[in-house]
Amino acid sequence: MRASTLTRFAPCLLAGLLAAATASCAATDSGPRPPRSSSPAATPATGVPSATAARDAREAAKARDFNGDGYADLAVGVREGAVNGVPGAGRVQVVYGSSSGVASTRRQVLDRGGAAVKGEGFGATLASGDLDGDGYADLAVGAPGRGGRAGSVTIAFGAGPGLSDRLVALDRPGDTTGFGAALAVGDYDGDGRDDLAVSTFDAVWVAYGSGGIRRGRAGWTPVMGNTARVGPLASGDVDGDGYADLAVVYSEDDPADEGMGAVYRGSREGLADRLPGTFPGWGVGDVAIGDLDGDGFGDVVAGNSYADAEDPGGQIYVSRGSARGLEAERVIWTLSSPGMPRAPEGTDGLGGAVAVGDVDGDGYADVAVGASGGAGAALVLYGGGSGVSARGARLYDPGSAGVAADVVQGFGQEVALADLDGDGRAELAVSTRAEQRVTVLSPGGPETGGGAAKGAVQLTPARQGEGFGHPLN
Ligand SMILES: [Ca+2]
Ligand SMILES: [Ca+2]
Ligand SMILES: [Ca+2]
Ligand SMILES: [Ca+2]
Repeated sequence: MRASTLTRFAPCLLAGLLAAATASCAATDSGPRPPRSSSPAATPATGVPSATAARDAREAAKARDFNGDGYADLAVGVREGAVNGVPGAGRVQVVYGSSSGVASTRRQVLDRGGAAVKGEGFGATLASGDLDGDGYADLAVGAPGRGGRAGSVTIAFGAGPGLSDRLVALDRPGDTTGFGAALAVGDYDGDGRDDLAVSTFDAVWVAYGSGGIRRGRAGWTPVMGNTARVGPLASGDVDGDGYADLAVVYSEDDPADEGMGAVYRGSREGLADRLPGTFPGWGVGDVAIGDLDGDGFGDVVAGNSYADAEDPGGQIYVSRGSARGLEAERVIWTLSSPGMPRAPEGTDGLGGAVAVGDVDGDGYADVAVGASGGAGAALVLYGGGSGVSARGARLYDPGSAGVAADVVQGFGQEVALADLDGDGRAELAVSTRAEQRVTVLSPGGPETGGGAAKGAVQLTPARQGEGFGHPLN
């Protein structure tokens, strides 16, 4: 799909399919959509994606397609990287998708050049979507810094040749601490332009997409303030009304308190009140939203790599969306849940990273999750008519054929799902804590079995620097 053929206000038939803090789509404001069938009998376990699923996959790709060629692209954060000898300034490496996937040799490096500041951590957070409504996805880059810095958010705008090297720093909503600590992009007001949600240490703000953003004028509106601490953010359509909603993890009174997760409802006026229902927030380090059961309502996936309910090793929580908000009942997955593939001895930290996307092209969003304790692993759990299940689940670890044999520690630190080769099935990108490496795999469907990583591509930094692949978008 070329940019010139993109319909700027194209309806997003399944906004909830789109994933995570990084994905979004151009939803219409034409009102409620009929929920999709949730009948298990309608679950296509295998086979050729339906026309609808293919369209959904294209919409998902669009939110990451910086050069408008129809292939999703991948941004790799190097938050600790030195720039012009300035330590910890941080940079972002971008690789572009194509019919044969990412080309590891074609890479672009974004940094703040002469404006780089020691320790600001440019690239510590990333999110993408079409903020100026020109049909090309743009990349938002957070530089929250450490130790009470003000922080900043910078935009690289998409265009035919790729992301522009001329970065635009956004204004800030007054005095901030750690501005850019978390980012999410979604069309919260349904006007066809994506909107940008940004957290500080203790508040959340939103900039509704507009022409002004190209000049750095964000026009910030407060979403949440005066809380003790804000954690990860994610966008997706939880209540199925066609407006993206914003999930926020936060602690109310004390940064060390239990924490909770809430969803702010998108509307014609933008982010409004909270939807009914919450999800667990304690220990949750990553959140994603996608329609795992194909009912038209986005489901919230929250990862808690510290959880040790039955056994150490972390957990992910799945809370289903509905027209009435989040359902109270939730499903908890651990490394020892029935049917889960067996992880290598010593693996833990499940849920330190989560991502949602359609890996097998069946129209049901699937879940990727990192478990980077020990040697580490990355898992794929497939969605279906009755939600995500362990059936056919995949586990990749450094011992899997073609993955990363020389990685000894921390595989699965970050995960991302993006359709980099445009075949309607998302690729899985996995970074590792100990090595300067991002591995890109094509898991395909659950029916093909096995754990071999056919055609894995290894991405390496253009320049040496610490923390390559932390984060991924
Ligand atoms: Ca592209
Ligand atoms: Ca908008
Ligand atoms: Ca909504
Ligand atoms: Ca699927």
